[in-house]
Amino acid sequence: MRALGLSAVAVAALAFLSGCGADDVGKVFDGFGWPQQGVTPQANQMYEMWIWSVIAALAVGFFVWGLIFWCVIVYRKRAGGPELPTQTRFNLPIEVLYTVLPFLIIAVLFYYTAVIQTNVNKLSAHPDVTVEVVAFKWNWQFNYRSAPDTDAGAQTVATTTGASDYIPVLVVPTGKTIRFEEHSQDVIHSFWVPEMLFKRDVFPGNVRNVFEATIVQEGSYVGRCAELCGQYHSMMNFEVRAVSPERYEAFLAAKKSGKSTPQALAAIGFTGKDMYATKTFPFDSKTVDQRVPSGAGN
Ligand SMILES: [Cu+2]
Repeated sequence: MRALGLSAVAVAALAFLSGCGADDVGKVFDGFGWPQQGVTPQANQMYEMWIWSVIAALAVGFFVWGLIFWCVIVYRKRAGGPELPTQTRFNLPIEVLYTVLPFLIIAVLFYYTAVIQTNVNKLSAHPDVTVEVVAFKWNWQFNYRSAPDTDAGAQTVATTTGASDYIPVLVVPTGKTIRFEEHSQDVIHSFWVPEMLFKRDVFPGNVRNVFEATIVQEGSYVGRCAELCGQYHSMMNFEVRAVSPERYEAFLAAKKSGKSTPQALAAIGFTGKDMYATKTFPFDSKTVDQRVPSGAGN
């Protein structure tokens, strides 16, 4: 009877859970700690996997906790309490069950991990946009490339470089495949855009890390260095600005015609403060850098 009741609860829970998507569950429980503001399909896949993994872990958890507390309460020492059940060994069905069941659980987790990880790392033969990410102490340069590295004759067609008083803005189109080709000029940095739920180390030398993403939502997203790279690591920020493909083409044309990034942003309708990064700001070197004697840091 008890096993029957338990399986009835399991079936009811399953029906309830499949009735609502990972999104609904995630909203109720605040993503179980996972950031929910992902702007790429890859981010959403990772998010869903996280939600279902936590649900699976909680299901196992509640089952085990239930058994523990049931034993603790029913068989606690008390006058007139039930006898301890006969202790048996070699219960084959149970042993098979607790061997097969965990294996099934990890097999399912492994399957989805492998599928989603492969998808996140997938490179296309012909990405729509290729950007070379150049990291250096302590800023970023973004080179718009005519083609990926793998194509002969790939060249830089436009560039945006950060400086101590300028946060580099990387303009990209929405709904297009963007390839990021990473290179560092000094130490190891890490390209991280929290809203993409993704970061990848940027290596010096001839290791070129490459990844692709598609940003589906227009907006400005802060980017950061996520690898401790020296004194001003925490100020090594940039901004990704996702705009419609038409505006992106107009931006790139303006850059190719020799305009600066703020001027090119103005050319596609970003005026005033929006010509510059809006999600992060250059730091004030005069207040932060204590090495500069007063009056010498102008
Ligand atoms: Cu860095």
